Amino acid sequence: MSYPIYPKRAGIDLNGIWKFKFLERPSAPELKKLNPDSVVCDDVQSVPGCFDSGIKYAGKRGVGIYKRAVLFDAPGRYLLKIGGLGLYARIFFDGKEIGFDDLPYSGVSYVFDVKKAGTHEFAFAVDNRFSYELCPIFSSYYDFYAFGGIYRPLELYRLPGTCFDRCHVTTLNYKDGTVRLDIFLDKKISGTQAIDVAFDGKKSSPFKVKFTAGKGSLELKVPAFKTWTLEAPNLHTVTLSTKDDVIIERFGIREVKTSKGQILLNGKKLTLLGYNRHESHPEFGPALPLPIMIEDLQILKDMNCNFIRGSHYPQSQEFLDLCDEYGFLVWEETLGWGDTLEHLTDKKFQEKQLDQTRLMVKNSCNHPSIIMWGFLNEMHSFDMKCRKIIKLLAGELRKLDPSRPVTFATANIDADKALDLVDVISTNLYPGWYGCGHDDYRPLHLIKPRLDQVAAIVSVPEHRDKPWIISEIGAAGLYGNHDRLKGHWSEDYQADYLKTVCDYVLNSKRAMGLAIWQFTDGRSYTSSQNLNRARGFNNKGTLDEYRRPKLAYGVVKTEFAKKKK
Ligand code: ADA
Repeated sequence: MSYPIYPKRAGIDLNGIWKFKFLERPSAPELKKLNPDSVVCDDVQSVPGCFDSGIKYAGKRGVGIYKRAVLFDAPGRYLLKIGGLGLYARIFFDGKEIGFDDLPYSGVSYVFDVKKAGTHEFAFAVDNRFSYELCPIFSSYYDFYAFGGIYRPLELYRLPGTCFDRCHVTTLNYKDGTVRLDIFLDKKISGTQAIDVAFDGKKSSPFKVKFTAGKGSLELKVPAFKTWTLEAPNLHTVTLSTKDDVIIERFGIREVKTSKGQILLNGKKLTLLGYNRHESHPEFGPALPLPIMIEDLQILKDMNCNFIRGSHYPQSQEFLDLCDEYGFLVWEETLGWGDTLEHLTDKKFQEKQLDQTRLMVKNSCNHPSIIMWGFLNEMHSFDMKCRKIIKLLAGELRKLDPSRPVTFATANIDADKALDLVDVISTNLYPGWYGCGHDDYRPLHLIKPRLDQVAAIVSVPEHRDKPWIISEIGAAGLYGNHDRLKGHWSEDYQADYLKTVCDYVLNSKRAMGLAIWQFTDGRSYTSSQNLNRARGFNNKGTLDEYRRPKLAYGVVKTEFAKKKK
C-alpha cells in the first residue's frame, strides 16, 4: 500500500484471486450493453495482474469479467481506489454500475453506499479492445502492447462522516524546512475545522484551519528537518487528525528549479543520467510485482543512473515510493505516443488528457523524486494546431503544481512550434538508427553531427536559457546477437552506439541530461506500423525483457561513473 495512509479507516483487502470469464471478440457484447450478472465465470485471475500477459489469453481482445464476493461488517459510505487498469472498465457493485474508468494507468477512485452488512459482490468488466469512442487516449499504433487487466492494487475503505481526501505538501523553503500543506476534504465544505498536525510521528499540535470549498492550507516549519537529496533521500511524514479521520502523507523537502539552461536541485546543478523505463515484463505486462520494481531500481543504481523517464504514462505509486526512498529523479508524464493531429485537436481527447493530468498531479505530487511533469510523447508539436492542447496541459500542470518544471518529448526539434511553452526542452533522437543509408550497417558517424546540430538549435537566444535534455536516443541490440561485423541489431553496435552518446552528453556544456531509450526490451506488436519490431518487442533495451544485461550494460555503467567522480 502506498501513501496516503488512512490508519483509522476500516479497510477490506480486495487484492488476490478473483473469479474470471473472458468474452472474446467478435462475440463479446458491447461494453455498455454488458450485464455481468448474466456471465458465469469459468476461470480465475490475479489482481493486480493482466489477463493477456499469460499464454491462455495472449493476443486476444475482448472483455474480461472479474467477480469477487466481499463480506462487509458494517453499512456505510465506502471508497474504492483503483491504482490503474487498462484499457477501460465498467465497475459494478451488486449489479449496479458505480464507475466507468476510461483513463488507462491512472489512479482513480469511486464512492458508493453499502446499505446492509453482509456479503456483496464486485464485478469489473475490463475491455482491452481499442475504442476511440470509449477510451480515446490509448491507440493501437502506440509502440507498446496494450494489455487488459487491473494492473495495480485496489484499496477499499469505509469513509467516516467528514474525511480527508489528501494533503498536497509543497516545499516553500528547503533551507529552513517551511512547507505548505494544502488539505483537501472529500466534500466541498466551507468553515473552520480543528486539525491536529504531527510531523514524523512525533507530538501533534492543534490548528484551526479555514476551509473554502473543501480546501484549507497551513504553512509550517518541519522540526529537525533534513532535505531530500540524491545522496541522502530523507523523507518526512505528516499526520493530520480530526475527531473522525486520520491521514498520513509522506514527502521530501527539496526544491527543483530551472535557471540559465540548468536544472537545479536545492540550488545544485543536476546532470540527469538514466533511462526511459516502461512498466513492462514478459510475464506480467505492466502489472509489475514489487520485487521486480525493486530489482529494476537496484540495477539502475548499479549502472550509476540518477534519472528515470516514466515512459509513457502515469507511474505506479509503489514504484514512485521506491524512487523516493532510493533517491532517483523521475519525469512522470500522461499517456501518449505520437498521437495524430486529428486526436490532438479533438475536444474529447483533450478533456481526457486534462483529466489524466489532474489525476497524475493529485496522485503523485508528494513524491520528491518527481522533478518534472510531462505529457504526450512525440505529439505533432511541429503543427501550430497543437499549441492549444499543449497550452491546456502545461497550463493545468503549472496551476496545480507550480513547483515543478513542465516538458514534453519532441520528435521534431527542427520544426517544433511549441518550445516556448515548456520549461525544459526535451528531444527524442535516433541518429545512426533510423533513416540511415541502405548499406550503412555501422553508422556511428551520424550521431555526433546530429547532436551538434540539435545543440545549435536549442542554443539560439530564445531557447538558450532553457535546459536541454535528450529524452530518448538508442539502438536495438538483439540479446545474444554478437555480430562479426558489429552492425545494426547486434549487442556490439548497441554498446558502441551508447558509448558515443554518453561520451557526447558527458562532455557537452549544453545537454543537461540523457534518458537512453530504453531500460529493458519491452513487448510491442509484431507488425505494428512497420516499426521493425523483431520478436514483437522493442529491442532497444540495455537489458532484455528478463533483465539480462547486454553488452551495453557495462559500457553505460562505466560512462555514467565518470560523472560521479
Ligand atoms: C519513439 C518513442 C518510443 C519508441 C522509440 C523507438 O521515440 O517515443 O516510445 O517507440 O521511438 O524505439 O522507435
